Amino acid sequence: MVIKYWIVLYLVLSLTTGEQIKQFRRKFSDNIIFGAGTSAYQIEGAWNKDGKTESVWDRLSHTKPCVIHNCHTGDIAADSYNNYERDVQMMKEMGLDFYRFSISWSRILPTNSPDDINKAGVSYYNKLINEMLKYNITPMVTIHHFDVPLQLEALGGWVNPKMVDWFVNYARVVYELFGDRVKTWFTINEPREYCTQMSEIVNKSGVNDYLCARHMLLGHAKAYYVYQNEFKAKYGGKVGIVLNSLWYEPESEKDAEAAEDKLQFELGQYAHPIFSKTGDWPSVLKDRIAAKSAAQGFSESRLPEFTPEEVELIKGSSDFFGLNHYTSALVYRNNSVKGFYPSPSYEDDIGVITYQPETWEKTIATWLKVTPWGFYKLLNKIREDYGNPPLYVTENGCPTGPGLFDTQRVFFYKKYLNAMLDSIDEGSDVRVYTAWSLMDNFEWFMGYHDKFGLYEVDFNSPTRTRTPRASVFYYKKVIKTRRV
Ligand code: PNW
Repeated sequence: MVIKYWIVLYLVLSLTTGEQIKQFRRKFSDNIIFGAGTSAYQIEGAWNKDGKTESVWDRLSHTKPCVIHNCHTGDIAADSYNNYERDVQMMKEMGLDFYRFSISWSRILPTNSPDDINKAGVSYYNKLINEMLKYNITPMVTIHHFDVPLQLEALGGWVNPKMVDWFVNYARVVYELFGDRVKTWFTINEPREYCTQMSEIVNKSGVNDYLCARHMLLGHAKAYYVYQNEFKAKYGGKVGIVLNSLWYEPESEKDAEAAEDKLQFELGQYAHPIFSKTGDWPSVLKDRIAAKSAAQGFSESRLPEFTPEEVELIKGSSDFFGLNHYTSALVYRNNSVKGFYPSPSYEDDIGVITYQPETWEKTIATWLKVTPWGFYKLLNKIREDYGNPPLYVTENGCPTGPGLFDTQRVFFYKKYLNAMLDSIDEGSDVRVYTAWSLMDNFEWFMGYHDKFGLYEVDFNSPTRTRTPRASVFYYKKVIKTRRV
């Protein structure tokens, strides 16, 4: 009797604290959809099969001495080229609303001519898409996710202005091939990551990275209008870009401007031209790079200009704001970043130092600390700066080491989804949430060391066996109940 009384009292008390009530009632509205993502080079394997030619990542992963952790390559990866049925089965097991994957450019156009389409490549993506549609899983497709065809890179890749048309021709081919079934298109994944971080590919210098940015923005915008003009009436789909950004928190009050500058160089460089009312580069980029260039003795700014026509073309060229987000960093001003970074360089132009305090929750990836509050602030900032665009979270996730009991990942999703709900409560128009990643995959320079998968992949088994981690059961429940 007494025990019963205590149990009832405990339940009443625990349910009536404000926080508990909030948690209890928290529910995603029915128009938010949940999925998971991957990209071609990270999972497909079959790097030289059935007519596919090399991409920069095939070449980079075969370079000696190795530039990738433990000399790992994506030659076989998760072998999704042969495992697509199992991949779709996993989507079904979790009850995903959609799956975001990317198309390998050099698998579809091995000679880079839009007239020379590789039938075997087309057949792979057709099989994958059709298998998904059987189970009502919506395909969302990234046209270009880091894997530039090697031949095009040899001609300068995204630093060459001709890349704009090469990309647009490729985009038209995939709209034509798959547009009857694919209604959500992401033109380019994380342009800034490619232009400034993948320095082994784009020789970064405070010159090439800005040329790369300019051409990616133009390539994206032109591919957007190819869809509007040639496919929209027939297929009625949506096209947008995927940008990535950390949240930058000022180290102290006096660093507010430094943190804002950092965010403008990182996110604003691409978001401002597309999503702001005025278009064009953010003014802080124009001002800082012009001043630095003059001081360095250049006769003009290293930041290339857009013509007024180009500003108009790029402005508004996205049906939604695609955002990849993982972590945050603290920022302070340091105008002479010498010793840290070369000059000229992108980092030198920004003139700030960023770091993550030791006290923040660590993960296996050195760059990724668990900071859900930063996700909340970033979503709010996008809502405020860009007129509350429809927001698609196109990547969010947590890396772990091997093993199926990934409690850190479960709590990561729980915390970040709560942070997302906080921002939605304040008016953010979030419509899509994508967990990164459906399965373990080739994590770029970290090879197979950092594991982002909901499903574990056994890279030692010939069939690349997939096994659900604990987070699969958590995510499945979130999708089913629409509650965190
Ligand atoms: C993204 N950072 O890259 C990519 O789109 C994925 O292909 C990748 O697997 C995933 O995130 C996890 O890394 C990023 O340093 C790489 O902030 C690095 C950062 C962000 C995104």
